[in-house]
Amino acid sequence: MNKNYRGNILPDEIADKIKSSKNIVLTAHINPDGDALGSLLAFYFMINEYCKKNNTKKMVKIIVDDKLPKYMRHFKDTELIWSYEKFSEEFKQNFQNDEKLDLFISLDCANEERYGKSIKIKKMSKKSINIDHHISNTEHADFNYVEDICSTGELLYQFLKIFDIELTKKIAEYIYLGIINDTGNFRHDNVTPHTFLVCSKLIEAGVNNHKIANIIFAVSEKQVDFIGEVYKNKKIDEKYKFVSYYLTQEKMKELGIEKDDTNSISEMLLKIEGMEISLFVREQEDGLLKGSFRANDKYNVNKIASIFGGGGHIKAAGFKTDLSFEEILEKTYEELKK
Ligand SMILES: [Mn+2]
Repeated sequence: MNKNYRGNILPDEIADKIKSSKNIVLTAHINPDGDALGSLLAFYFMINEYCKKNNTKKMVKIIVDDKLPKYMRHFKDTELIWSYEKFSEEFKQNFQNDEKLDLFISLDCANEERYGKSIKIKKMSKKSINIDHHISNTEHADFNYVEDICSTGELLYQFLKIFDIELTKKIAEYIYLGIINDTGNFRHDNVTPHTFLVCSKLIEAGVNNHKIANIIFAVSEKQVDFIGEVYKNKKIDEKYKFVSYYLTQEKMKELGIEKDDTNSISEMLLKIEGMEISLFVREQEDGLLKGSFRANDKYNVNKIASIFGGGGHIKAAGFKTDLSFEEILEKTYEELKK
């Protein structure tokens, strides 16, 4: 038994529940990243392979209640990912009033708030399963499997054996997408011997690591301008080795950037030599502020983000709040001083 695991269900029991379900919805968190989307597609094709091999049919739908990152246009299977609206239309047409879905599975999703409208699908389902790798996971489903591992993608790898299916190139590509997204292309300290073991199998199955990394880490010209702005106007606190940047809606309009262009800014800030902790805060259209912390060895940002009702991992965590940027800084400093 893996010591990094918590929950109330084991992978082979998850597979049994999938095998006995006729219709299944897979979802992941809003503001979906490469791990959320890669995991959804990898798991979808695993279930697909299982059905093919065992000559059985299931209805499996992938629902994400948010816009997808632009780079996903490079993966043609992205058309399999439906909006909540498209799904509920289809559901109304094919299901009776009180009829329920057999199984709802969320991947890479730490808490219920991160489902977006997909939370309604959970309520329309007989059973729910939560498969995730965030240490802040609230065990929000009927059945929970949370493993402290670099990515949900890496976590899903074990299901190949459980379903007794081949690792196809497609499945390998999507697991790889999840892994490089969440390890920052193997830079973060969540990389383990197992990560490389899995990746060696993925490359063996035909993954072009160069191509996938170029797709998800490419930066647009506008992003480059924005990165210049961030590096120029970041605030550094030498005492705590704390670097921060606050992005307002006004500035976003001025630079002509979208939220998609602001990914991994906190990671970028932490690259500044000597920094121990970084914070990137972005004002959303609804006025709420979205924050993202990264840290090296000194601080636990999962704990700091939890003050604002967020969480994630020890070295990478996020939150959403109605506090002002000044109030966020104030509360952060209270933690840094401890
Ligand atoms: Mn993840």
